[in-house]
Amino acid sequence: MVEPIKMQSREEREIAIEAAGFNTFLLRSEDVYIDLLTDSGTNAMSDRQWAGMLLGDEAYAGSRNFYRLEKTIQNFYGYKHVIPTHQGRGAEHIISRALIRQGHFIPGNMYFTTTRLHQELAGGQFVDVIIDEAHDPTSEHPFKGNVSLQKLEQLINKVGAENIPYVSLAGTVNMAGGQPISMACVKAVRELCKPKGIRVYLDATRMVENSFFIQEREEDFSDKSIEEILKEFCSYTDGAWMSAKKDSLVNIGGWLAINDHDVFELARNMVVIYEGLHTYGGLAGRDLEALAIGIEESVLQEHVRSRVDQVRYLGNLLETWGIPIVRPVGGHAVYLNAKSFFPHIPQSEFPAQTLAAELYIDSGVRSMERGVASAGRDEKTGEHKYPALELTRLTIPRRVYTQAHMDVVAEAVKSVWDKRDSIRGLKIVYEPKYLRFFQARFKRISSS
Ligand code: P71
Repeated sequence: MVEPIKMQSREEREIAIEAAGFNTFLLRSEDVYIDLLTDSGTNAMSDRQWAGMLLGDEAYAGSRNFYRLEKTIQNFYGYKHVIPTHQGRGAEHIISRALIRQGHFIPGNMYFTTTRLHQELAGGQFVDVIIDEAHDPTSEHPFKGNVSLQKLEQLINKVGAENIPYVSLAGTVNMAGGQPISMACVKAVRELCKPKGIRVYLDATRMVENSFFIQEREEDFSDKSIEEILKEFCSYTDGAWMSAKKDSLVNIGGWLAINDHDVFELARNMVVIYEGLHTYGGLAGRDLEALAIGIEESVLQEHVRSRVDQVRYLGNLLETWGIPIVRPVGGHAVYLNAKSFFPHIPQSEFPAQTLAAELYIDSGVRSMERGVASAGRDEKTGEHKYPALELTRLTIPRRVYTQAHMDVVAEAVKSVWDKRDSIRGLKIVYEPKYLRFFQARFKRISSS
C-alpha cells in the first residue's frame, strides 16, 4: 500500500506537539511526516496477503482460515495447539491468567511493558534475569538478549521452583535495543528448568528476526535456514505468545500456542471470555488468512536480510556522525541513547521523551520513548523506576520505507544533535495508572 505523506511547517508541528502533551503517542498520524513510532501493525502487506483477504471465511465457528493458520503455525513454529487472539497482549493476558498465581515469580530476559503488566495483574512479580551487558548500551556482546543462568539459578534457589510458573523468554529483546538471544542460551535455560519442572514460554513476537541473528552470529548455524533455526529454537520451549503485528507482516493479529494439553484446554476456555471463539480470537477470517500468508513470507531469507540491513544502514549513518546509539544495532529499530545525547538533562526530566518530542518538532519524524516514562512507578514507593537504559526508538516498519527515507531520518536526528545543548527537559503533568507512557502528558521545563 502506498500513502501520500505531508510535510508541515515547524510552527504547525510546535502546535501539534503541545496539543499532544509532548507525547508522540498522542499525535495525529496526519501530522507526521515519517512514522517510526513502531513496527507494530505498520507493515505493508503483500499482493498475496491482500488476495488472501478476499478469501475470508467469516463463519462464526470453524472458519477455514483458522485451520490454515493453525497448520501454518504448527509448521513454522512447531507447537501443537494454537489459539488466535486479537493481538499480542490478548495472548499475554490469557497465558498470565492461566498460569500465574499470587506470590509467583516470573523470571525473564528484561521486561516488556504489556507483558510485565499482565504478569503483575495476575498476581506475579517479574524478575529481570538478563545478562548485565544488556543494560550497557556500549557493550558489543553479540547476544545481549541472553539470560544469565546464574541469576536464574539464584532466583530458583531463593523462591523455589514451585513458585515459578514459567520462564518468560523473548526473541530480539525490545527494551534492550532489539538484541537477540542465542540458541545455546535457550538450550541451557531448558536444561536448567526441565528437571525442576519449570516451563519455558517464549514471546515469539520478533523471533524470526532473532533467528536471522543466530544464523549470522552463532557457530554451526550459518548454513541453516531461518525456518530451521526458528523451529529449533521454539522446540526448547513449551509454548509461545505472539504479536503477529511485527514479524508476521499484518496490521492486526496474535496467537497463543501451547504444547501441554491441559494448559491448552484452560487457555482455550479463557479465550471465549476475553477474545472470542477459539477459532477466531477476536479476528476476522480474512485477518487469519493474511496472517497465515504473512508467516510464510516472514521467514524468507532475502526479506529478513534486507529488513535488518535497512535498520543497520540507519544505525551506521548515525554512528559515523558520532550520535550515541545502542550497539550493536538491533533487529527492528535504532535506539538513540538519550542519556548520552542530553547529558545535561537528568533522567527525572525525561531525556528520551524530550528527544522524541524535539525530533518531531524539528523534522516531523515520529519516534517512541523507551526510558523512565515507559518504566512507570514503583508500586510500593510511588517513585519513578529509573531504568539503566533511557532510549528513543526509531522503529522501522517492514516493507514500507526506502533507503532515501532513512537518509532523511538520519539528517533529522543530526539536526537535533547539533543543537542539543540548547534543549531543556520535560515535566510530567498527567499520567494514567496503567502503561502511563501511552497517554501521559508533559510540559517543557521553563528556563528560569
Ligand atoms: C512495539 C509494540 C507495541 C507497543 C506495546 C506497548 C507499548 C508500546 C508499543 C508490542 C509487543 C512487543 C513484545 C516483545 C508483546 C507486545 C504486545 N510492541 N511483546 O514494540 O514488542 O503486543 O502490541 O500486539 O498487544 O511498538 P501487542
